[in-house]
Amino acid sequence: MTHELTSPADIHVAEGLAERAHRDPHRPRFHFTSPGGWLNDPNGLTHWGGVYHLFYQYNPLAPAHHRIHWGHATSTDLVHWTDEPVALVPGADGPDRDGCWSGVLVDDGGTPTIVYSGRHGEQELPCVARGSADLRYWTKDPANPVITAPPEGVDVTAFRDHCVWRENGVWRQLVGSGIRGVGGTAFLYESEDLRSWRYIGPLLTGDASQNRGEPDWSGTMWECVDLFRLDGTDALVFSAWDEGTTHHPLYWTGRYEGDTFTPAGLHRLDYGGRYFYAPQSTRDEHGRRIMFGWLQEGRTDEADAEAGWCGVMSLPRVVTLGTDGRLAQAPVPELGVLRRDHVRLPASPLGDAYTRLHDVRGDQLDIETSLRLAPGATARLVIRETPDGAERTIVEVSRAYDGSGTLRLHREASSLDLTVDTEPLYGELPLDSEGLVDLRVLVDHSALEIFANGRPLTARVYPTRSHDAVGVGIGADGDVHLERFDAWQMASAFAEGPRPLWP
Ligand code: DQQ
Repeated sequence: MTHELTSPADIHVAEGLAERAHRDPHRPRFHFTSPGGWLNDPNGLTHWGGVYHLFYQYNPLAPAHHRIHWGHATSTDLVHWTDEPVALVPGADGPDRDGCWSGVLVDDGGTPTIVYSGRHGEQELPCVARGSADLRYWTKDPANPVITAPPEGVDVTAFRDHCVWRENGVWRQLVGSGIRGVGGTAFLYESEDLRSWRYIGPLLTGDASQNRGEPDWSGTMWECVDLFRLDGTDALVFSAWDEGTTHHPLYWTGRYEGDTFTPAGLHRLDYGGRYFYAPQSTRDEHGRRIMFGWLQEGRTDEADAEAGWCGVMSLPRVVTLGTDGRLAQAPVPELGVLRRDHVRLPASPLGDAYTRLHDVRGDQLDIETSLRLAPGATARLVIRETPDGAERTIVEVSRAYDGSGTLRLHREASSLDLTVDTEPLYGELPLDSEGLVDLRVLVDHSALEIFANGRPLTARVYPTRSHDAVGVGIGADGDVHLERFDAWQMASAFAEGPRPLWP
């Protein structure tokens, strides 16, 4: 069995972090966070016997990426989460002594089985652990690592993270990697028993010389590869990585057949880049493709240390195939149970004006609006605004005269704190000939998730005047018609007070 964190000294440290964390005004209340300490990638996502299991990269002992464990939480509704015992702890020795890095969970003939990256020194290698029937306790395979080295003769930039599935009676696995001087890649393997693996070859390799430095640069390594099929189109999701320069999620659409993936297009998965990183998805028992990503922090390491926690899990998203052949994303409808105090505005033209909405204010909000934009028009939804406007965050949608659209998040005035990230973020907004934009904005303290015509932009904001940076307003330049506007307060998904650690 994995040993839990039971030393009194460790528990004291972790409880101290949880105590500090709950007092932080920037801590989200309906997004999943760890009880305290560090959280990064979602791992081992599964819907098992009616229960959603969310595992995650976790350091319970400091808000820093060090000696990563697998945290674990369960939910029956994707909204309320119960903390479970830590699932994987780095070994005292062995291939994961420096961390249990990202991986997935599969059903091996009824036995829940985790395939993860064990870290030792600067190297990660594939490892396996088998779970108890309730997925709470995990036993590492004595044969770990189950693959002892990256493919022979290939100069790799890294070798970690896993996508594992069953096909034609055998297991198949992708391991994220990169070929030095060429680009990111995913190596394909095959196995009968999840323990002994045959190397097949690279499923697909990117070209790192293309679009270097652009938001769709495919990087020198692909982290957290995730392959799935939606309505006959295959998607290969990965997090484009380059040492110290690049962290953003992308996906290929195309066709997976035999041992190769024939790409049709490469696209940005979320315009927030590193604020929706290392996503992983699973097909739930209702047949939906559910995806989570990691919202990194945009404040300094010192501020994270002070806060006692860092890292937010995105809201669970349903991913579908849009009519344009791209992925479309939306928060799961289950989140509706948190909605309170509905405010509806009448349909009206917006005019060249800015209106503060006195009935809609707060730092836990869900706003759904539809806007019709004439060519050359821009609409703005302002959130987290102080009464004097000194701090404000602006969600902007615009339609150019050539019919193209842009979604932008202006964070330049989000915070008077000069140490936090306030770079604007933006991406392409698909528009029909009517210029209609369905915009959904979820505000949860420092966490923002924006969906415009199915395209997401995820980010963090840290207003210094958190108590009065709660204003909401709407405005436009040019001809914009407000077709619909509904807003709700969002209740917290967690009880007040510090989260008790593991049971
Ligand atoms: N995070 C994990 C790695 C993965 C990276 C380590 C992505 O397995 O490549 O915590 O954020």
